Amino acid sequence: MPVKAVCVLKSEAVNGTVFFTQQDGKSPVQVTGEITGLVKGLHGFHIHEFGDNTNGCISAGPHFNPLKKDHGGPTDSERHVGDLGNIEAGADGVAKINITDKLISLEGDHNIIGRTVVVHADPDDLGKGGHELSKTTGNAGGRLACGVIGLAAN
Ligand SMILES: [Cu+2]
Ligand SMILES: [Zn+2]
Repeated sequence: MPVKAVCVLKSEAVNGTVFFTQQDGKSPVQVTGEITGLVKGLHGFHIHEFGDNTNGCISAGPHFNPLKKDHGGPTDSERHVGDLGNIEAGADGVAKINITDKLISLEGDHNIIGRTVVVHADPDDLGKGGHELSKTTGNAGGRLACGVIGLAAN
């Protein structure tokens, strides 16, 4: 049985829904959905460690990083489990998401259910920007919107 999870992101300007599907615990996870209200261009897109929004998106903590690695891009071996790279908004402010990722999971040690999806104001430099924050956050700027990932109803 595939496992399905969902995340609803809400803020004043930026909103969306992200769906996660995994055929079994060892399969890649398909990430799909749409986020609206963004400025045109790239926006960092990550799974953060905690499913805690008590103080807004800040309470979600750092990038989900059970392997204690440096920040990177989704195709890098040196990356946080939560590093899903960037999403890209068009001139209409809409980013369509279609990502397949081999590191996140919906069960086991890399389980992202109960953690938080964050969309950032700026592009994620994928660890390569040479900024002091490149190796921790990709220098992706503020947290525009976030939501906790939960099990989907179907
Ligand atoms: Cu982030
Ligand atoms: Zn990271």
